Amino acid sequence: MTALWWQTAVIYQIYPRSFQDSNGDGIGDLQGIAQRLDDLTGLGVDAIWISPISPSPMVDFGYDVADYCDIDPCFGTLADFDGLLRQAHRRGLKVLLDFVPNHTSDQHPWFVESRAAKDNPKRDWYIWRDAAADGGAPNNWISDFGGSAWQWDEITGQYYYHAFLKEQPDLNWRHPDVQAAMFDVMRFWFDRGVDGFRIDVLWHMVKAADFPDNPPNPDYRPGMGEMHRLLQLHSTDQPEVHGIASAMRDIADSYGARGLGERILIGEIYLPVDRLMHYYGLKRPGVHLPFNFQLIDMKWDARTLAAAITDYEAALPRDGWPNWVLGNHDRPRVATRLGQAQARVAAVLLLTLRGTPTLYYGDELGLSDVRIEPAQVKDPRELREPGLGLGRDPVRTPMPWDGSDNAGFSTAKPWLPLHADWRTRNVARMTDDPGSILTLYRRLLALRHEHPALSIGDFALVSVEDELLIYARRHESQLLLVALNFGERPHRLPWPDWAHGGRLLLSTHEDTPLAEHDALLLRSHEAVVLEAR
Ligand code: TEU
Ligand code: CA
Repeated sequence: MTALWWQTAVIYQIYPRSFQDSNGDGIGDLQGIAQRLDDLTGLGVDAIWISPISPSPMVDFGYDVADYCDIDPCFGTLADFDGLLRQAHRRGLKVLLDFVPNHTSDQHPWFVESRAAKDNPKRDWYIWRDAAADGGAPNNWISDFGGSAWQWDEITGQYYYHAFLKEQPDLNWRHPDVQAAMFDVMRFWFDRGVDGFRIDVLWHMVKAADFPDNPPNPDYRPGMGEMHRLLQLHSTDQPEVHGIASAMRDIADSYGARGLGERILIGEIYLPVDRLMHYYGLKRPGVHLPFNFQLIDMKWDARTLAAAITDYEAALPRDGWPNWVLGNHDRPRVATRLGQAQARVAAVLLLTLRGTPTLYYGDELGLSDVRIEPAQVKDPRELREPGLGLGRDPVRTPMPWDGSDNAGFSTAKPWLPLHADWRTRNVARMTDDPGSILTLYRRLLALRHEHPALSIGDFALVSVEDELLIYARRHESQLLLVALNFGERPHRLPWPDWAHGGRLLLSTHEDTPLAEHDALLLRSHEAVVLEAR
């Protein structure tokens, strides 16, 4: 098999407000990212995905788009973007943008028109419904951020639907003009040279045509967040979404077909694995990579992980390429979920599984969630349902680059506070420390590029015990063994026959493992990669 660029690539997610500020306003921006491109190639990633950068009132920090074909002034200009793209491409770095097709900002001119009058030509670009007989919302659907998903609008006396904030009205993707307009947006950025899109809430895009009530969630407990009170049976994952994904895929593929480089689509989808697989495409190809978030949600033990990995591998459709994710801008950070020692083991897992890994900025430093004082909270989700631990500011804090003022992120006070130990936990300090998690990430990324077995090789489970997971990766004559200790206790690991006398390529601990003549000693929270001779 000849691998395509996105199959061997490691993707790095940048939350642009928090990566690098270039103009001293405390908010990261495009010129800032451009200044850090050498850091990214030095780390060893192949592609960056930048969370939304289009003009936005920033009620949901860019996931409320007011103009799909421009750049928000706080991030820069289209010229800055073109410059960033050019400089990234010169270094062989691909650039993926965040595409938010499910909803716009309520300030988008389309919605301003739509809400103006019932007979406005853009009326049906959004989802408008009369009140129920009792004057209440048309059905029981709940917004992801809590409360009814329906907002009463005085101007025309109807409700509109918003799966997220009321400032994020959902587009009506059943309308052909909406499809055409949004497909044009994709072409606008593809024509500029972007290498792909991460598609926001792809599984939300189509809703059941007759809007039936959603059933209650039998597993709901107070404190989970109100959205979990109901199952999103009718409001998400409708069959028609696959036709739309395929149409998007056709657009992406048309660039590759013209010799303009293969462009890719990644779908953000929170669904069980069997449903997730449909997004690879049913009758026609869907997205290249439906995000696989299992490592974020899973119980962290060897057996659970082994089962999840093998089940996922087995569920993949023919030609379906796997992918793995440890964190993103919506979920608690891996170091907080698992602790510093396991965050290192998790890094080895992420970067030795078959498929395309996505790293979340700062996880390579072992950043933890930062406690945000109530008065400083920015995330609308926390403001809507405070105190449930759903707030996302803690995982969106500024990238610490060095020990200078504001960690080299900005010359001004950053928009969110830095983590407390930034003077030691920063890129400059950790680059010089051979024992740092950053050094581990660098070495893992280099190893992955040197050994195709790690990215595109076959995967085979070798053994699993309570705390130990061992698997093999093979490509042509290259055979690697990965062994991970998820526990505190050391384990004695007998060499499998074929790995006898294997060479240690990497350990989370030190370069010299505690090898005996017929076994390897895996220390507390240690993971290793070996090459069979
Ligand atoms: O997130 C969608 C989304 O579904 C998450 O809110 C998810 O429900 C949650 O993380 C699961 O715990 C996307 C973006 O990533 C998020 O930042 C936006 O706020 C949201 O869409 C609306 O655009
Ligand atoms: Ca700035």
